[in-house]
Amino acid sequence: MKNAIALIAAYALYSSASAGNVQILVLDKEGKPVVDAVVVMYPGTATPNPALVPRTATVVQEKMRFVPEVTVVTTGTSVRFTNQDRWDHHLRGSTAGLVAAPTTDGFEMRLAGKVDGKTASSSDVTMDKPGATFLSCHIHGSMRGTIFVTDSDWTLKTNADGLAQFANVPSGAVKMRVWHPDQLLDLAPQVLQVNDAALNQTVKLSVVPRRRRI
Ligand SMILES: [Cu+2]
Repeated sequence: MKNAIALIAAYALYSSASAGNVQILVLDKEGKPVVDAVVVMYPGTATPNPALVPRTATVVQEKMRFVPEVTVVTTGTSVRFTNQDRWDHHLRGSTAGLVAAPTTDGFEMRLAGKVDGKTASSSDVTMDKPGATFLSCHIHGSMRGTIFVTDSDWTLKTNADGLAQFANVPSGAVKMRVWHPDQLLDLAPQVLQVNDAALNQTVKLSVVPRRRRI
């Protein structure tokens, strides 16, 4: 019995020493917190963490906006697009960015406007390649959204305070990258040394994100 307790205590010690909490603060060029920046961690030991990135996602078109504006999914996730507006939207998803290029990649769909008492129109798209897909609407040029397909379970969006908080990141060297749709020049990845002490890191974008429509 004594041995068992000692073993449990040793295991608890080992567990707490093998992971750490990591907080990333993302600021814009002027030092203001950035919401909806995507922070991706790559722990050296590939530890699944499906709790962070849901395996299903819905992007709603509502009041001429994509909600959420930034959606994070893992490779292979089917994303549902649903039009809650009373008018049609003609969505385009492109990995090529928002320049007017011929549509050779991505997807297009027209979703009819919602009629009272009827189910909203929707369509599913499987996101099969890691990277960013930019969402726009042929009919409404102001609509902008992004789907970020991540290749790591350890991915979070920053909150309104610009923070992405990861609990129990496996110790060791952890590659970390920050992505934002307005950051056209990708930021260089960093390597963090994670241990059982809390780690706070600040990352600065080289741009000031455009203002959102409220
Ligand atoms: Cu539209």
